[in-house]
Amino acid sequence: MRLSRYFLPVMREAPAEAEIVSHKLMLRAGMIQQVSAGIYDWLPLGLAVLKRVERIVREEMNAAGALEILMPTIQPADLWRESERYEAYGKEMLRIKDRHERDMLYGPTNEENVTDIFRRHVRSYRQLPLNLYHIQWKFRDEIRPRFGVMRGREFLMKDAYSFDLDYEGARRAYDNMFVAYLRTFKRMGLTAIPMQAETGPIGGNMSHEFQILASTGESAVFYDAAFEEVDFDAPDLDIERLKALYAATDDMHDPAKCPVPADRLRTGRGIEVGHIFYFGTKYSAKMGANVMGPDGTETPVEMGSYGIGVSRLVGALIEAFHDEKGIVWPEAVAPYRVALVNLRPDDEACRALAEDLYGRLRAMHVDVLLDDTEERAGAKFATMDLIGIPWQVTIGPRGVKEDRVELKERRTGERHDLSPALLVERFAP
Ligand code: 5CA
Repeated sequence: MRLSRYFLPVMREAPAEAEIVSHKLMLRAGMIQQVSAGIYDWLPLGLAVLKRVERIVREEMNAAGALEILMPTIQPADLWRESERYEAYGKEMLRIKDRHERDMLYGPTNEENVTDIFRRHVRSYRQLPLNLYHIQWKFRDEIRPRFGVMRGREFLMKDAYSFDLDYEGARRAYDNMFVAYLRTFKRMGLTAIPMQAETGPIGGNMSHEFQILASTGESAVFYDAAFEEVDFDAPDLDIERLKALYAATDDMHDPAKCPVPADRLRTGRGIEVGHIFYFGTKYSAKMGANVMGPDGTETPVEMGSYGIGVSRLVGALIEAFHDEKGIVWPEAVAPYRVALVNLRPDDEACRALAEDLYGRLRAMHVDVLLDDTEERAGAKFATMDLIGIPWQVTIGPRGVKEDRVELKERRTGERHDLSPALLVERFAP
């Protein structure tokens, strides 16, 4: 992409309503803009990151054996009357009437919808286990939408739903998602601590929240220092041990009953990026989603649901990865991997080298942003630091004469000179 042709409305100052660093930086970097409270436009740079996050989530869900579907945003109220959640959900649900005066709603989640899919098509335990997921916009009319995309009213969620014949099966499905979540967050460079959680309006009796540690997190968290030594990447990761380690958010934490000695109890604040639930037959029993077991008896199917806040993750990633100059994207989610900064587009030799490198990197399928604008050098560097592209390459008249460009790593600020040929090699697949 050429910056001269891009749509990147950067701002030097963040609007006053932005309270936390990720919200400020997303606005300043031209990633999003507010349309209404908790409702945002995603501009090209923001959407590029959202798509990266979505892709990692999708790949890890697929690798875990879940099957992607797509359920609608608008659902009929009648489905929710079957589960008795239509009234219970309260003001957070956006209720709509269609032209025939039928009650509809903008889905805050999809347990009912997916249970309906299941009951129409699955009859026998032989079709199990089954896990269906989608990545779809949700609407929750939050009392206090805030912190930009972190607590929006409209937000993108990945929600998966597992179906099993019995508790043992459901438990395996839960553990399978538990591990897939640790992997998903790790791939984005994040360490998410699984914590015992309240089940709230989703219901059920086993639930974990995945919390990223950040000082601006919405909930206070308490956890065993042993988490600091866990290798979440280990192939033989012991989930039972992990689940047994103490970690809880403030609504579950009881200092009087906390089993962790004071010197090993860590406290902090967390951002909830994922939440998983086992709720057994809560929906299937009410909605008649039954399966035939090997002995010929019919029972309501055992279910769980597994959410990841895809749009929230974009904000959470910035909370975890930024410095005083701007965003510092981990490579896995960066909107572009390399930025080529041509300091003198009016100089023929600089222009020719920048174009040559741009063409060669693109030919290797490296995502590259070429700054071919006439801005001052200082403004160019400030923009690149703000938008956080991991590798910045500076092309200027002096370097060109000596067959050198400068490569800077955004994260460390380390720079070194190298020849254009070596640069291309450095990013070769
Ligand atoms: N049906 C279940 C799991 S599929 C469910 O809805 N779970 S949830 O309510 O915990 O939401 C799942 C994830 O969505 C949360 O962990 C959080 O990361 C994200 N999320 C929830 N509410 C919002 C919101 N208002 N803005 C942004 N992300 C949100």
